[in-house]
Formats: sequence, C-alpha cells, structure tokens
Amino acid sequence: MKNRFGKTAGLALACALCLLLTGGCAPSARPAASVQDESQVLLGFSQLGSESAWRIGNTKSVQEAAKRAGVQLMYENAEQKQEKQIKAIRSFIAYQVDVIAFSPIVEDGWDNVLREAKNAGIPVLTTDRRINTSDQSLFVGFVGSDFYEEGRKAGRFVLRKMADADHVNIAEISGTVDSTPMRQRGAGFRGVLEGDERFTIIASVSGDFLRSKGKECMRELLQQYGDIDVLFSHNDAMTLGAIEAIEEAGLVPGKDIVIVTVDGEQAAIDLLKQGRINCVVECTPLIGDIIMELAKKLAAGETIPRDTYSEERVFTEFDTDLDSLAAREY
Ligand code: GZL
Repeated sequence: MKNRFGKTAGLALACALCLLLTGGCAPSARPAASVQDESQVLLGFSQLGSESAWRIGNTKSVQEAAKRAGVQLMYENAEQKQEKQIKAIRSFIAYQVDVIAFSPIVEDGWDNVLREAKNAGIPVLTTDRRINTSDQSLFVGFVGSDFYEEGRKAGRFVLRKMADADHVNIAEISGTVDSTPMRQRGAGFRGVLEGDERFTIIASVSGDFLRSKGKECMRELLQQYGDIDVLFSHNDAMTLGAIEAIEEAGLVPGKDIVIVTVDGEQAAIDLLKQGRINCVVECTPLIGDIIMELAKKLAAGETIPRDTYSEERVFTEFDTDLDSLAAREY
C-alpha cells in the first residue's frame, strides 16, 4: 500500500482535481483523510451503470465483498457513459489508489487513461468486460465470464431444440454495441450454427442490454418478420421486454417463438419454469470476492493470472431439477 502520510495534501489535490474532472461529483465513497486506515487496500472501482438486474447484482457483489475483505472502496457509477468512466479513473489516479478495477462499457478508447494509470504505477484490473488495446501492458488482468462460451451454449441449445426442423429463422437482440459480451456472445452463437444451412439469422438489432429497448426491438422485428422461430437475446432484461412485445402480438413466448437468453436473473428462471423461456445461459455477476482477492494481491505487489473466469451453468427446458434451484441473488 502506498505511504498515505502524504495523503492529506494528496487528498486536497485529488478533491480539487476530482471536482474539476467530474464536474463537482467527488466519489461518494471517498474516505476523509482522518478515517483512512493506512493498512487497508484502497481500490478505485468504476462501474459502467445500472442498466440491468445483472449490473445491480454486480455492484452489490463488489460493495459487499469490499466490506468482507476490509478493502476501502472508492465507487463511481458512470451511468452508461464511457467519458464518465474515464473521468472516474483519472480521479482514482489523482487520489493515488492502490489498485483500479473497472467494467469497460465498450472495448475501445481506453489507451490514454490507462497509460496515465500505468505511469502513476497503479495496476488496473478489468472486470466483467474487456478492452481492445495494442498495448497489453495497460492492464494486469481480467476477471469475468467467457462470453464466447456463453454464446456457444446458446447455440448448442438451439441445435438440440430445433433438431427436427427443416429451416429455422433466428432473430437476435444483441447487447451494447462494441461491448465484449455483445461481440463475443454473438460470435460464439454463430460459430456453433455456421455450416448448418437450416439456420438463418434473419435479423440482429441492439437493445443495449435495456428492457425498454428489448421490447421496442421485438415489436419492430415482429412487424418486419412474420416468421421468427427463435429469439436469441443477449441478456434477460431485454428478453423480459421482448416477451411483453411477443404477448402483445398475440403469440406465446416459449412456444410460438423459442427464447434463448443470457444472465440467469431470477425473473428469467421463473419464466423458464413456466415454459415461457426455453433456455437461460448463466452469466454470474457475483464476482466481488474474486475481485477483492486479486486487488489485495496486486496491492501487495504479487502477480495474478492474466484471465480469471467464472464457473457458469446453463438452464434449459430439458432440465428436470429446475424446481430445486436455489434462489438467484440477482
Ligand atoms: C455481462 C455483462 C452484461 C450482462 C447484462 O458480463 O457485462 O451487462 O449480460 C449487463 O445484463 O447489462
């Protein structure tokens, strides 16, 4: 951990910088100098927003894990804006945190601010989503899901469910454009189906991981295409919106249109049990404890694995134990 005796001056400077950089909203969790415990790791965490139950569950996991781990957390919510994440990272640098962790809303555009963190000697951990950079030294590791595998799991379910179909029209409602889950879930899904002429992805539109946009997208898809056999939706929030549109159109979700979704929110599992969703690919947001474990290692100068992946399941209509599933934490 950095020597924080010089912190008081640093704190004043950082507050001024943060007020300058963030338009006056200093990190709500910024500890006053008097309450800083020099032995505690100080982690700056930039969360991308609050767009879904998954994201809210992820934030809760990080905040509760910090308390359990005795890590002092400076938390910033960027409200879906990359420029706010960049400003938050700059304020963490000014405050000389021990470690920076962030969930990059999109993959591109991080090199400059991460070079500033590197020059300040602050290790950066990417969580949940990845960045696209030619300089791999700008971050020390990634912790989160294998989104390619999530897409492959969705594709393998479609292959099984539609095994007897002669031709299958698939509509895709994807996540935030140029985000890692959007790019990799889509690629994994397509990789499983490619080469099988029976499957056609007739449309792919972005719902930005939002329930409201998922509903809008599905309404438009149903107006444009009268023969959608399968919906592949990149997250449960959009799926919940899409199901509203499907039912408004007088169709039965899970029957008239096979529905494959990703995340594993309680609401999606409940609909799976009711037969209104056919497959839920788990993507766990509960990575707070592993983030704290890795942050403490980094603060102690230890090395960490380049990639740390979550263990994840897939739940389908073919499962016989759905009723025994434990309550979901998101
Ligand atoms: C995936 C995460 C995605 C979730 C969405 O790790 O980045 O963002 O699938 C969330 O629910 O909005």
